[in-house]
Amino acid sequence: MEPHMRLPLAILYLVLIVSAQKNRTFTFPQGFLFGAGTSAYQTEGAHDVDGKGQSIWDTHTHEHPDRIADGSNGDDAAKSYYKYKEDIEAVKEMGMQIYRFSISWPRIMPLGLPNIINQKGIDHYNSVINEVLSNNLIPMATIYHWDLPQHLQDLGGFANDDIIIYYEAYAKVIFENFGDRVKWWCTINEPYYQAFGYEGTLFAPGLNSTGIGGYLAAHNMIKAHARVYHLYEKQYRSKQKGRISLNMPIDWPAPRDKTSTQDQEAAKIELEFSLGWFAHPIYSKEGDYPQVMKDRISNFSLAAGFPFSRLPSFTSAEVEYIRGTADYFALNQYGSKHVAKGEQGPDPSFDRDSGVVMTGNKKWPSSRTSKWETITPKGLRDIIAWIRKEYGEEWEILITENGFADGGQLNDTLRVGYLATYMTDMLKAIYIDKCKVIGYIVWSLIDSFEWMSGYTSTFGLYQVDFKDPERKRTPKQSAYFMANITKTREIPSFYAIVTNKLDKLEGL
Ligand code: GBH
Repeated sequence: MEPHMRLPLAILYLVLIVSAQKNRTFTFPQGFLFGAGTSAYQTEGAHDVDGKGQSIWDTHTHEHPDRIADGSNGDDAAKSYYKYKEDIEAVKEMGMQIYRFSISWPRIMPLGLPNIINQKGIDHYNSVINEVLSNNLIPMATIYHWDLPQHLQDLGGFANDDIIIYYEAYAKVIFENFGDRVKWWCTINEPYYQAFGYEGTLFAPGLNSTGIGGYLAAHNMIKAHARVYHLYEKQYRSKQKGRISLNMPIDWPAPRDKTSTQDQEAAKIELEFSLGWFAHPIYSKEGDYPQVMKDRISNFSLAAGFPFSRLPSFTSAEVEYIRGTADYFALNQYGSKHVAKGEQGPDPSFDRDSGVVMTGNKKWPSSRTSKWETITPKGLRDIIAWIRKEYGEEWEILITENGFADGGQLNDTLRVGYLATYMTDMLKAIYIDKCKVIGYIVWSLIDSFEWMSGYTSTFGLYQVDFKDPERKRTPKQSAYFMANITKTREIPSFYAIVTNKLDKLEGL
C-alpha cells in the first residue's frame, strides 16, 4: 500500500467500526422469552353463554355505545371462546414461548361472589390452559383485565373496600383450579386505566368522580393486589412455585422543552403520578405513594376546603404489607408524550392535582388509527432505565405489552418497524444500560375489540375478519416477522440504523 494512503484508510476503517458499533444489533440473551397477549373481554365474545354473568364492559358498551368509536362492543369479538385452539396455534407458529390471556371473573363467578361458581367457566379455562401446555407453551394468566362482574359494581366496585375480600376469594378459586399449571400470574392489568373508569367516562364503569373516585379505586386495587400476593405466598407458593406481578402502563413523558426546568419538573411529576402511583408502593425501598403525590393532592384538597386529602393514606402497617408484593416488574409500554406544567381538567381532578399538561408533538411519527400512539422506541429504553434507577437493579422486568395499532391490514409494515425498533432499544437497555429484561410479549396476538376505539384500531399480529361469522384469522406480515425473530434471535441490522434515527427525534 502507498504510504500516503495509510492514514486515510485507517480513518475510514475507524469510521466504519464506530458506525457499525453505533448501529450494532444484539442477539437476544439466552432464555429470553417471547410471547403474545390477549384479554378476555377483547377477544372471547360469548358474552352471555354457558352461565357467564354480566361485566361492567357489557354494561358500558350496551348502555353507552356513543362512548365507543364505532358504537360496537365485545359481545362476539373475535369469538376466541370457541376458537382458542387456533389462537394458541398461532402463538406456537410464531415460535414464541408465552401465551398471555386473561380470565373473565364473571365467567367464573356470575355475580362476582364465591357462593356461586360457574363450572363451565372453570372448564373453559382448563381447556385453554391444557391446550397451551400441550403446544409446549407457557401460560401466563391475568386474573383481572377490566371486566368486573356488574353485580360487584352495583355494590361500588373498587370504590367499596370489601372488593379486597371479594377479589381474594376469586383469586383463591383461580389458584386452586389453575395454579398447578399456571406459573406466571398478573393480578390486575393496568390499575391506572381501571382507576380512570372511576375518574372519567371513557372506561367502564365510567363513574366520572374526578379527583376522588380514581384515587379511591386505585387504593383498593393496590390493597387487593397485595392481599392476593400474600395469599399466594402463604398458601400456594411452596407447592405451585409461580411468579406474581401486576401490569404497569406508562407512556414516556418527555419535557416539551428540554432546557426548561419547569418542563423537566413536569416530566418528573408525571412519572410519579402515572407510574409511581402504583409502582412506588410496591417496588420502592420505602413503599407508600410518591411524596409528590401525597404533597400535591393533600395541599389542593385542604385549599379547597376538604378536611382530608383526597388521596387516601396507608397506615404504616399497610405500607409494609404492600411493599415488595411482586416477583417481577410487568411493564406495558406503547408511546411517548410531551409534557409541560399547566392547569387542565375540572376542579378537583387527577389532571389538576398533577399540574401537568400533555402538549402534542406533530414531529413524532405515530399510528394513524390511534391518536396517542407514537413510534418512539427510545421511550421504552428510557422507562426501563428509569425503573432500574428508581426501584433498584434487582427487579427483573418483563415487557408484558408492547404493540402497534393500525387498521387491520395484512401488509403491516409500520407495525414491523415499530416492533423491530422497540425491541432494538429494549436490547440496548439490556446490554448498554445493564437492565434485566427477561421477556417481550407483543400486544396483541389477534385483532380484537379495542375498548373505546371499538374495532377501528387494532393491534393484532393476526388479522381477524370481523365480517366473517367464522372470524377467520390470517397472519400479517408482522406475524412472519416475529416468527423470524424467534428463529434467528436477532433483529435484521437495517433496523439498528432506523432505531438510531428514531432515537434522535426532536424533543425525545
Ligand atoms: C393496554 O392499555 C391494555 O392493557 C390493552 O387491553 C389494550 O388493548 C392496549 O393497551 C391497547 O390500547 O385515546 O388519548 O384517551 C394501554 C393503555 C389505554 C393507552 C388507552 C391509551 C387511550 C388514550 N392505553 N389509552 S386516549
